[in-house]
Amino acid sequence: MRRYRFFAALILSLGIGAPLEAAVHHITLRAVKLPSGQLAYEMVRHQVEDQGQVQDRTSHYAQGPTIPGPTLVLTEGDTAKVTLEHGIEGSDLPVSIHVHGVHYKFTSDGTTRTLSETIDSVAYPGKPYTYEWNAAPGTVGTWMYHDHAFGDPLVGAEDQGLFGTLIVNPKDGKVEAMIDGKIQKVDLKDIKREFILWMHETTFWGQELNHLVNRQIPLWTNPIVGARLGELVRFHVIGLGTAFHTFHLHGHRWIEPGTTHVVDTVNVGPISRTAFVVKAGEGVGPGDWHYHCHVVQHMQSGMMGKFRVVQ
Ligand SMILES: [Cu+2]
Repeated sequence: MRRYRFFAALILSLGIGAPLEAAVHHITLRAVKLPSGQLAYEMVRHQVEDQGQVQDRTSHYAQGPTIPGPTLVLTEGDTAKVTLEHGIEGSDLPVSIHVHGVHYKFTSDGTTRTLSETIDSVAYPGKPYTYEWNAAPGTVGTWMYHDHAFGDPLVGAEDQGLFGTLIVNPKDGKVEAMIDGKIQKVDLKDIKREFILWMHETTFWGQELNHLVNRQIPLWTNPIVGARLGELVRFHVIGLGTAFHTFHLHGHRWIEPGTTHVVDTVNVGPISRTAFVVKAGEGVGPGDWHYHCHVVQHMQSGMMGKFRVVQ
């Protein structure tokens, strides 16, 4: 009996036996070359093991490669086993996934021996590589994943299209937002559309997560995003490349996460990001509300799109 207690205590102290409610995601992505010569990730398979049930989410993703790559959504506490396949035709150079924000062991760093000076955590043609991520408490947020191996030098080809978004949602399913002039908790279940906008040099690259139809919709460059008047929508705005941007959305305002600071323009540098919720057209009504980078040179180069709010 005493021995049993000893082992039970040991198991608990080692954290073996994850809490039942934490899901394990089995994800396979492939890195490929587009006809344009750009590179992109595509979803091969996503299965979620949750409380003894296995759910297949592969059909929630766009078919084929997209820029940005598939958006991976985890809940705080979840684990993801992400396998990357090398499908870049005509190249034997390694390709990888390096993730931000969540916890992972050094073997899941997504770098080559050249960079890490110890091990390769990269995929080669015919030799996939599996990463393990833990969306531990304290990792809630919008993050990026990107290649950190391809190209010459072997540091990564994120600027050629090998990047995507990882969202870790809070376990209680609530985020703070300013709605109807008051800061309040919003239930993520009440948000039916999320817009992901990456700011790369003088272009926005977009994707919609449409929870009404459970689909990720690629929007490609400088898109029109749309919502019905009064709908709650969440924007995720992320920087990439070498330029610093100021994201501005006409007619709307929101709070900087974790503060009571109301803004309608935010600074976005390379790999910095912001996520916020607005009520579409709140106080201003329907319209083709512009969003754009407010760095005038970027704006004049066409770095803009529309947030179409319809009745
Ligand atoms: Cu800009």
